Amino acid sequence: MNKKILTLCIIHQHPQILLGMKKRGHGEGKWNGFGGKVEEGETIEEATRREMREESGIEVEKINKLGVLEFIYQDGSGNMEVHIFCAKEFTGSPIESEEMRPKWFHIDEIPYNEMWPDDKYWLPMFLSGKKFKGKFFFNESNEIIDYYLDEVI
Ligand code: 6OG
Repeated sequence: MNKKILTLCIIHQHPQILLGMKKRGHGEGKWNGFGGKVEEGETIEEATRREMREESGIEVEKINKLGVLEFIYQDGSGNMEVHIFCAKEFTGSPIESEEMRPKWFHIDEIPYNEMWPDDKYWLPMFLSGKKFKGKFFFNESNEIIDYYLDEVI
């Protein structure tokens, strides 16, 4: 099966980050950044801005790619390549959409227990502005069975 290309964008206004509670679909019930599938004819950066607008109502102009992660599922289905961006500035105010309920979190109070299990590995690198790449292997219960994660210099 072809792997899907997705975006994920987190607003970082130190000491806070903006996350959204996913209300439906893949990852429902989890806090995450904003993002989704890159559509045909669209660049990854364009998709990042569009998903941010659609899911949170805010506009981001300057975005900085910090990471690329692959999520590999044991049964080979639904493998993903997720491009992770940081934005420091935005215009508009975050509003709840059909997909996401936005909320600011202090970086000392990130709700890792209600997030994808990979986040606790890479989000600290993200928060310190480090670039990274990695692969996470999941079983059918969405548990990590193996991973690697490297800083990109
Ligand atoms: P839609 O399929 O709703 O976009 N995503 C993940 N994010 C993290 N942190 N960990 C994962 O571990 C993830 N799997 C998917 C990518 C899904 C959104 O969720 C992200 C997209 O931003 C497995 O269009």
